[in-house]
Amino acid sequence: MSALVGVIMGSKSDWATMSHTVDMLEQLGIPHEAKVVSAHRTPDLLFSYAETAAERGIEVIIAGAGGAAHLPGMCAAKTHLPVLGVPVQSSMLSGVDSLLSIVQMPAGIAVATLAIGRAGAVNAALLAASILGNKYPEHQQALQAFRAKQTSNVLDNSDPRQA
Ligand code: RP5
Repeated sequence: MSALVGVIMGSKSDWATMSHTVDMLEQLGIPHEAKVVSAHRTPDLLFSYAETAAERGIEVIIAGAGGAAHLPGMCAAKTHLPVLGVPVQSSMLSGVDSLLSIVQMPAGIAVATLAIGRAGAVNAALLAASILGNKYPEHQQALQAFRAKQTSNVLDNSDPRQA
């Protein structure tokens, strides 16, 4: 099946974070693709990626970037698809720069901003599953199964003194 989720990131150095998104999409069985697309190093590629994503069958884009992280916002400006932004934890400012760059979109173009780092990367995949679940029952069921397992893991191991 062709990819429903496009995972893009500004640099290969973002893979340590964005691999958590891909891992969760794989766990949920959601078809996806992953690619390095830089807003400032490959701006033409970013434009063509965003402009052609919908016609290629992509329904959700997850964009991870760090520092002056303009990738999610620029991507959202060039597509009507939902764009989920993941702030990558930067070395200089611990990802606060990435977070503020992504979250503070001026009114008119929306980016759904997740948490900094691994939590945001994982949750971006879960949010994509929620969005796709409105249309694809199998993806909604996979998300519900993931959550049920997470709940039972806590309930079955609720003594904090035991590993
Ligand atoms: C951003 O610059 C990338 O998203 C990355 O987080 C950051 C640093 O990139 P590299 O210099 O490691 O390639 O565009």
